[in-house]
Amino acid sequence: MRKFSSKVVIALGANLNLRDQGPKVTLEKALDAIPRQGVVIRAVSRFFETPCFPAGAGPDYVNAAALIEADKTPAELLHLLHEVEHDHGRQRVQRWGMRTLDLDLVCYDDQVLPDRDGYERWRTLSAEDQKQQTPDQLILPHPRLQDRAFVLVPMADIAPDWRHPVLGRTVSEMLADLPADDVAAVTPM
Ligand code: PH2
Ligand code: MG
Ligand code: MG
Repeated sequence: MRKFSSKVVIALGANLNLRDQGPKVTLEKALDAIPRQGVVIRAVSRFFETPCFPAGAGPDYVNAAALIEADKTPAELLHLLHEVEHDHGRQRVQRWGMRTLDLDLVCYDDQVLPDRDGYERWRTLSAEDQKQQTPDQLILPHPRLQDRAFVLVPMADIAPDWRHPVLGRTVSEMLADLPADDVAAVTPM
């Protein structure tokens, strides 16, 4: 029997309506759809309204995070998340483009994927290269999580003590490192 994971976090985001359904309802429906095939949701953060990154690239987002347990590998989980995205109107058009639903696997316990070197290559990518390049494999932890208030603020609701396996810092500590303005702009709905 496969061991159940303990700290697995999914970041949820949306900034486009799905037909006449707003982003918040889409996130709620996605949370209803995730518990299947051995995936259990342990906790859900508050929902937040967050300014679009990059600024001006589209409408504000609704963001949230969920703590889950699963008897699935990271790749299996990612596949399930892609299915749920697809079921909620997601079309993959443009890097950082607007979307009806985005489900990102943010961390899987203390796993580092594809390996330390591969992870570090993505984490240290220049801002310019970040816009141009999309990884074709799963990178864990999410290479930008430490930079983004719209990920860390929801995550602090459900997993404040998760420690980044490479940076050595907890969610609370990484959040305290962000510019106060970025954090303040993430507002509970
Ligand atoms: N996701 C992106 C790009 N920009 N901005 C906010 N505020 N929230 C997001 O979830 C988000 C974003 C790519 O996945
Ligand atoms: Mg994303
Ligand atoms: Mg995504």
